[in-house]
Parts: sequence; C-alpha cells; structure tokens
Amino acid sequence: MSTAYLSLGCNAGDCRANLAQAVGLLADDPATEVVAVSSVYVTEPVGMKEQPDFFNIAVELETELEPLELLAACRSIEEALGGRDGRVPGGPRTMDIDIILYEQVKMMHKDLALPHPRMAERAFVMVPLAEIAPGRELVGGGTVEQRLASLDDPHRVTRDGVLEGFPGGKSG
Ligand code: PH2
Ligand code: MG
Ligand code: MG
Repeated sequence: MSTAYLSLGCNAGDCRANLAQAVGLLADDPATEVVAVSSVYVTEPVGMKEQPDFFNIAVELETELEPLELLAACRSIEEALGGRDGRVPGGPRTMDIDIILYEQVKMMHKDLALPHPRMAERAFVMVPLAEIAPGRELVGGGTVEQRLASLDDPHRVTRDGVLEGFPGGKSG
C-alpha cells in the first residue's frame, strides 16, 4: 500500500455535497482507503479571478493503485460529478481532484507531475494539507507545517467547518 495526498476543489454546484460524494467514491474503491480528511476551506480563486470562491479540502489515502491508475480513478470521479461546468478552461468546476503527493515519487509524465509542481506556493493546498499531514517532509526541504509558515500567498483561505460524514483528522 502507498500513501497519497489529494487536493480536492469545487466552485460550481453544491460544493459541500460534491466534496462529500467525491470522498465517498474514493472510499468505495476497493483498492483505496481514505485515512484522513481535512476541514473544508472557502478559498479565493487563484488564477482566473472572475469566478466563485472555491471549497477546498485535502485527503490522505492508502492505495494499491499506482500513480497513473489513481489519476484515472480521480478523473472518473470528476466526470461522475459533472466534469467542467461549461468547459471554460480554468473556469468553474463541480469537482477537481489533484494528486499532490504519492509516497516519495517524483515523476514528470504528460498527464501527471509529482509532487504537484505548484502545491507549496498555494495556501488553498497547504492549509488543508497542514491539518492532516503537518510533519510530512517535502521535496525541496522542510515539513508541510514549516513550508506553510514561510508561505507568502495573499489569497484568502477561511476554515468553514468539517465535511459532513467525514470528521477531520486521522480516523485510523
Ligand atoms: N484550482 C485551480 C485554479 N485556482 N483556486 C482555488 N482557490 N482553489 C482551487 O482549487 C483552484 C484555484 C485549478 O485547478
Ligand atoms: Mg486543480
Ligand atoms: Mg486538476
């Protein structure tokens, strides 16, 4: 089994319900166990500004899936939840699931770069991740907690309670 961390985002439709459904679908995969789910954070959009705030969470998995197999599983959950709203590039999404860390794997594949190249610059990724994996060592040095402490991302990130049905932190 391998440990992987995902960043989930939604800014179209009923995002709390979509996030809960996505985590439920991840847990339903017989090859994958959901180990921890962060609180929900309401976050200012990074990149295209003229779109609704995002709801972001981080999830820790134990999985038998290899990175590209896990990516395919994530893509099919995105599609099950509606894919891109209107297919505007960079625009609102009912569900975006990004693999940010997979064990200590470093890879640069056309469909998947690990660790996620921009994760450590983004408060909407690092704040939820620090809740469930503060001590995780990152490529480039430092733990998640240490890198978050020195992160300079002006975009607003506000905690907005726990995800219904998925109490935060490690559940064992
Ligand atoms: N995802 C993006 C682009 N910008 N901004 C926030 N706050 N949250 C996201 O999940 C997000 C984003 C592309 O996937
Ligand atoms: Mg994304
Ligand atoms: Mg994505």
